[in-house]
Amino acid sequence: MARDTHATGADHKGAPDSIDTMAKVLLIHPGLGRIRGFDGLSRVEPLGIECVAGALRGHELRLVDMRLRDGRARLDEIVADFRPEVCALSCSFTTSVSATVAVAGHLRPLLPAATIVVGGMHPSVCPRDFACSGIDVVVKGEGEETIRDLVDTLESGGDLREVPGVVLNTEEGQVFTRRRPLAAHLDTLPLPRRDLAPSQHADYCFNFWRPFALVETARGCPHRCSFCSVWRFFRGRTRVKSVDRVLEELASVRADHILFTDDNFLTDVERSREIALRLLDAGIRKTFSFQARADTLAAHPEIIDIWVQAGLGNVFVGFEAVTEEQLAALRKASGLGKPSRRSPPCDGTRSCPSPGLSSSIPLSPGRISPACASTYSTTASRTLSSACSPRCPAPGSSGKGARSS
Ligand code: B12
Ligand code: SF4
Repeated sequence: MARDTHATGADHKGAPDSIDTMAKVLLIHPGLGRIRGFDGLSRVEPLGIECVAGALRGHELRLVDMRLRDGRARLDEIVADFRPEVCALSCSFTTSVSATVAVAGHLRPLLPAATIVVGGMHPSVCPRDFACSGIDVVVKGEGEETIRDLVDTLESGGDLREVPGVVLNTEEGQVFTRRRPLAAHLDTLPLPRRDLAPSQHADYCFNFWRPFALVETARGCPHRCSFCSVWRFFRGRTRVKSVDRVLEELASVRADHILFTDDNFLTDVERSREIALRLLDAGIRKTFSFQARADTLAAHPEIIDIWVQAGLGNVFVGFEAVTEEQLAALRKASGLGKPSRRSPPCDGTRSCPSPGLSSSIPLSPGRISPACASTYSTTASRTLSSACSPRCPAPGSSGKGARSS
């Protein structure tokens, strides 16, 4: 069988051809196998497993996104035809846990000898949710270096207990291996393997934007909001890709509409300005969306003007509260727990002139408190679109009711 010689990421350090044999790896984004509900409106490319695939250069790969039409049937076809030795499932949303466990349970009898691995945001913070017979290994944290180490170790018959950053499901229970350090520099990570699902890319959309792609320019956030799991997932560190690397990735994406996956894209305002200016210089014309804090928008209205010129179409802002007291209670005020000395956060909505500003408003279930009602009415009246969801503490956060292991 021919070695996978696809050149994507070949020049990106960190994916050496260190193995002599190759494994057959099936990358799976679990789903119900039909497009339903929220997935009909927003269905973004499975960037997490595309990144994991990028790190598996030298192995034979297939990818199936089960959220798309006939997902279950396509999974079964590939399993029958390809007979993977490793199945790698991605589960970033807590709401996808049961679908992920069900897919693993479906695969187990079909592939009794295969190693079934799960990774993503939820398994990283709650590996116990995957302590089931269908799953062999849970990967904690960012996946690129761990999956390569894991698959190489499996291929060479080594001991998985020596692979840092994993949880092994054994008959005696879950065995945690030692912690893996975060990737030293994001520029060393291989490029995501977007080519593995070429025919599917037209299916990715965000509302009316289609085809739609994701680009990651940074990981982590310097803030410490109590309800948020991002800073814990990235161990309190913020790492960014160089502007050159970001431009390289952007130039390689064919979709016209792009969402930056960074949880706080304007963490370094100067860097984001440079990206916008370089896009303008390079003549890359696309529609961009990103997530930012209201206080940064309020403090830097000029950054929005530059980004509008570069193609900004949408900014997501989370409005968990609107008064300084409420924000301080959530540790969202700037200054790590101290009330902000800058403008009140809601001024961010006023100072955002032309692009659509979308707000995400978590509301406490049950009786709507006056604080919730004021958050809702203030943000809904000042933003183009607002999405409300019940406040539920993200696993891995320190929000009341959240859990992790
Ligand atoms: C794109 C995105 C969206 C999009 C698309 C959602 C969709 N359903 O398709 C939009 C904007 C619509 C959205 C909405 C929401 N989102 Co959102 N979203 C993201 C975002 C910003 C990017 C995801 C991404 O591609 N990341 C980049 C890739 C590279 O990272 P990754 O997937 O984590 O993969 C890495 C590792 O996890 C690991 N890995 C992943 N899979 C695998 C598999 C294997 C085998 C291995 C080894 C490793 C591995 O390796 C990868 C590379 O290092 C993340 C935040 C983030 N930074 O990830 C939040 C995030 C996923 N969203 C989150 C939330 C809470 C929401 C909302 C509920 C917000 C709200 N209140 O309305 C809604 C719900 C949407 C829904 N029901 O589907 C949370 C999920 C928390 C949780 N535990 O469930 C996240 C993590 C942000 C956060 N911490 O708050 N979201
Ligand atoms: S909610 Fe936003 S600003 Fe707060 S820690 Fe999370 S990503 Fe950072």
